[in-house]
Amino acid sequence: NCVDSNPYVEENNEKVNGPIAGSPPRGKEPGWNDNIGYFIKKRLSVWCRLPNGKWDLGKIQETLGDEATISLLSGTVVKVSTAELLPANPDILEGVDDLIQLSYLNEPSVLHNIKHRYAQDLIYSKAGPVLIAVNPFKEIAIYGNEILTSYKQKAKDSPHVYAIADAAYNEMMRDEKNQSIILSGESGAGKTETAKYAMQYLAALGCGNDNMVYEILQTNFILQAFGNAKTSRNNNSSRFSRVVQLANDERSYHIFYQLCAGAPSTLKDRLNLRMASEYKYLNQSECLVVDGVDDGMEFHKLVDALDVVQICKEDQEQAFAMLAAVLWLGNISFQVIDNENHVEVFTNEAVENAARLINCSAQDLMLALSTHKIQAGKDFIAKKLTMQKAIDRRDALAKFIYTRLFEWLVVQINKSVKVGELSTGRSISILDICGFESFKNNSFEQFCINYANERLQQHFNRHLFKLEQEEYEEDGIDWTKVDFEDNQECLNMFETKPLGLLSLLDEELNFPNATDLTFTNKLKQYFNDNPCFKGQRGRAFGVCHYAGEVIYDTNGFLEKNRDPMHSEFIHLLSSSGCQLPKSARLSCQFGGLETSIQSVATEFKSQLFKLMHQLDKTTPHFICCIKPNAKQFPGLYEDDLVSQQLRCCGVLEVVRISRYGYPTRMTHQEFAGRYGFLLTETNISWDPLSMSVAILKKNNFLPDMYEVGYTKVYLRMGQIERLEEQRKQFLLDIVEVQKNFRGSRA
Ligand code: AD9
Ligand code: MG
Repeated sequence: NCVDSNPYVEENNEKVNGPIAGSPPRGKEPGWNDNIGYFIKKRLSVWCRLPNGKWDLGKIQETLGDEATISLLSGTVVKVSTAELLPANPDILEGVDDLIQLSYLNEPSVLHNIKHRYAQDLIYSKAGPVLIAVNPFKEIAIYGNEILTSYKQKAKDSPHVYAIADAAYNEMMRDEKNQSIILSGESGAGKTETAKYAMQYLAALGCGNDNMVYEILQTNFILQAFGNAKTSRNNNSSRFSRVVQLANDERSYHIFYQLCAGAPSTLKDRLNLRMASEYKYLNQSECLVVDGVDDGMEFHKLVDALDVVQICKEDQEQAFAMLAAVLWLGNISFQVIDNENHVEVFTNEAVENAARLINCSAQDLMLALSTHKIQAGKDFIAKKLTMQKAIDRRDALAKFIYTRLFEWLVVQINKSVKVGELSTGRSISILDICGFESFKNNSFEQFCINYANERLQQHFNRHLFKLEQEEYEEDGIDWTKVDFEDNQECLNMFETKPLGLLSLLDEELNFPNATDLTFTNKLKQYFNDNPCFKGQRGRAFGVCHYAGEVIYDTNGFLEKNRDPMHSEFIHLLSSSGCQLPKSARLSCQFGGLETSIQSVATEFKSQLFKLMHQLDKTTPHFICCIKPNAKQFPGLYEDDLVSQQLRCCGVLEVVRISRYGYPTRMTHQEFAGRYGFLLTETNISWDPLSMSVAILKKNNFLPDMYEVGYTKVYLRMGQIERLEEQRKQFLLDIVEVQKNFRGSRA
């Protein structure tokens, strides 16, 4: 091993994790400039940042002041500043499983390691406790029953989503604590696919019943049909609102295209269904098909899945009728009837069909879409709406119906798969949300999605950086802080009351003359000095998110944030004998009324808080999904794109903390209780702290391998196993003695 006598490597992890004495590193990598001479002498490889910003491997020929002459692997010789050099790892460490094993922890080394593995289809790596998953954009043979079983039997332990699911399960059983598996990563990085494999593993582990596994996995198919859509970043993107408005090159939810392409002709007749291209909600984006996807075939798979989760044929048909109603609603148009821009519904087949499918009269539907009821004394009078208001009303009804339908579906699925909760009452939650997005044009949807990702990032930071380091400090152990990108400030900008982005947006709803522009101007006024805010021209503003800067166009923000529920709809749907499956109808009568008070952003925030609150009660397992290229191509690894994502999830810092940190920590009571009997001395005082110290001494723990805090014992990675081994041996010996004893008595 060529790094043998390098003084710099004294502080690397081999010494930290292995049973070798040496001064313990305290948080930070030592300076590297002092060691350049050693690298020249031993002709060791270095990373050299070229003027184009890319890192390349080479050897240092000589240095003169701050300038170094490097011969690159390609043979080219370049002169760069020594500031552009970083140590490379010895060949023996090429492609290690866990980045923690690298001798030199720096960005090019990490990037290279992951790339090296990716080229061999090793898409998973560990960064300490975090699993990194690089999207292969192709099928690789690392899933399925055989491999699943080898993880179950612990015959395999290389990094894998199965191993994470296995760890979550084991910790749930061992600690009797709820667990969560949290997936992060930008749109198209592979969160949903990875979540499915985690579910596959847990389903197989939890019930051992093939039918059950099949049923649980089929629910994915249904949820994806109704909840996913093609975007320009991901052909199967997890979405949450896009029934009425689409950007170019994007589609609405898969289910609409599946239904139009795959419904048998009798069903088509009953629903008056046409081809997708005939519906405005679908044809507006000029994107009706997805490469390699046959929507008609997918429809048949969907029906199979609905059968598997026992949604009866009658309910299925009602759900399809609601989808058709949404499509027909989109084709309803209006005509101006006076010079104040007031409108009436244009009578055509769209109104007739929508009304028939909703099961109300065309007259009632037309009234609900084009008039607004106001109270005059004891009576209500219908006032005509203007063009834009009527269009908004129509779109709101379409979204309303779709939302109820989706909620109903989730309830049905939950009913169907709920076969006796675990007897422990414990759970493992898998969290897969819409990934961070930055498009050319970003609207309210991206604003909400990115805010949610900001919150999730905070959860990640809290667990991996803040809580961990605070614990060390509070317990009085020697620890040099590892810095990390804290996104608290950006989060505050969203959430502060009353002057945060979300509160200000809600506030605008109270001003009758407010527009998207007045809202934007307010933001520019309030956040002028906020480093997370970037004022832009006109209706745009920028936010510096943890994952990069995003420019939002506020066009439509106010309308999208407004409560989309109108009492007229609730009245219309509940009195119509509408075809919505019964329980969905209930939720539009009751749930709908209650939630109608809140704005969309506030509702979103409160749901997010509930979610975080729930997550806070679990032991988290993090998976960072990485998108290696923007084209969704297999085999293409773009360094810049990957390193930007690795920076976002703080991979270097996570590795640094876990390498120098103490993954095992037990209170002195727990520690003494579990291992105290290994002590045979009688002349020690028996308080737990002294016992902990005595146990550590007795077992010859090296000073670098542990810390004793006021309340806990902290052990470095791999140390607790030694004690567990001794404990096991001790107990075996006792059994042996007892056997012999019984034997001799007999
Ligand atoms: V979004 O935030 O919902 O827009 P995700 O969920 O992060 O996004 P998704 O899981 O949908 O991305 O992955 C995108 C595509 O990458 C999938 O449709 C697959 O074609 C591809 N993918 C992702 N992970 C894997 C994998 N482990 N094996 C093979 C994969 N293909
Ligand atoms: Mg997804």
